[in-house]
Amino acid sequence: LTVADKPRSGTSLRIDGARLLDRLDRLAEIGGGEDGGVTRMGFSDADQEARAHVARQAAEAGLTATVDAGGNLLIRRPGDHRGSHRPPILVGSHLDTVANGGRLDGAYGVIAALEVLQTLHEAGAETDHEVIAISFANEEGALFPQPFWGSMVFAGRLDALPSEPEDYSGRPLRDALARVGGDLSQLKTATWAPGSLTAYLELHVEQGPVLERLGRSIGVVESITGRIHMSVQINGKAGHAGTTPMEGRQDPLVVAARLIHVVQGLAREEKLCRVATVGRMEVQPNSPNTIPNSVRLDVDLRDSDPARLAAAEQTVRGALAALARLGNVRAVIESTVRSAPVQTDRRIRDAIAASATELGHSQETLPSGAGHDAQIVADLAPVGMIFVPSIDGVSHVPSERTSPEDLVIGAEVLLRTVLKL
Ligand code: HGY
Ligand code: MN
Ligand code: MN
Ligand code: MN
Repeated sequence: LTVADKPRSGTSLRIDGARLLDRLDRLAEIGGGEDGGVTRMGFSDADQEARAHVARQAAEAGLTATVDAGGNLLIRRPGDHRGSHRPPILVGSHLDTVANGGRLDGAYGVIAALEVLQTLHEAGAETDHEVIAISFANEEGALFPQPFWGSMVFAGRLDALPSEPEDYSGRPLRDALARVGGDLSQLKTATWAPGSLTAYLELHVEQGPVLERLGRSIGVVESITGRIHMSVQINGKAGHAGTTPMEGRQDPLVVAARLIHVVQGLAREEKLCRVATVGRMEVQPNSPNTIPNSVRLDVDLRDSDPARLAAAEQTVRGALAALARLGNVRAVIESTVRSAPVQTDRRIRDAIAASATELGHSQETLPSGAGHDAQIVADLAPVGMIFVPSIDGVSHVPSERTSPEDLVIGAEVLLRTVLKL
């Protein structure tokens, strides 16, 4: 392989900021709504379209895009551009979104990773490690209630995943996965062993107010929150709202309401965990003059301390059982996804901070209250995360935004950090 220009330190390399911003705009049209929100739930048609769109951009750039059995999209440079045979550096995030979410959550990290790879490729740069870009499948779990699906497969946590996952309406993941090029029977082939990566780097919007308030351009993430997601099914007995006596009703919605109150109180009054939320509920038959027979709801608990998180989970389980007895309904926790809190790698944090400084950007070290694929990949490799400011600190809503300048700065810091590791 002939390398025309060998910018081994990479100091001369700059990403194409205009191309990055244009790609983000175009991606936001896929699943885009009139209010500026984006709905690209994992394994939906829009998600599939976005994946194909990004794979096409990679191919047009002369890169190679493949899909592993878990549905993760991997982008690589053809040929061997490594100066050594140390394990690869993985860079990425996710393309799927929550229902009516923002245009940057996840998408930014994937498009920036593509830009990093394309920049290296166009410069013919030789790097110490192979650099691989990745979009992890179904990070949010908006349609299939297995958040971090792709990174859990990647990290080999197959035991923690249901064997035949279904979406909220009972459609099998097996089919949805096959449609994007994955294979539920071959998940093992998509797993990476501990030590097989030098590092995983994820660039993301902060989704909170810290960087904006402090007036910093770059966030060096020091830790990622722990999280427990529980999908709860409560079954009672439907009946006529006007004729069924109050005595003896088996109303699952009343039990759900009490449970929601308990969940909020866990964090707000009892301070058992940092935050606790019920963000999704489905009521059947959802009719104004019928007592419901079925409620499905999702509990999201977060804390940086695994012991507190475990205690909060036990409290929810206990409360659900007690409330179900009281309300004479059946309640089951259909699935629980636990993601442990993690610390990012100190060497990577230092590399991010040095990169930001060298490029002349202000920075702040901060924790992440949102979950990220990085905390799953941390099982097998040192991980690092770079944040850029979120305007008004909001995310998972259509108004999620970051200034174009900060978006470009983040990608440049990402590139420099990759070259430094
Ligand atoms: O829910 C989260 O923290 C993330 O956006 N997946
Ligand atoms: Mn998100
Ligand atoms: Mn995200
Ligand atoms: Mn009637």
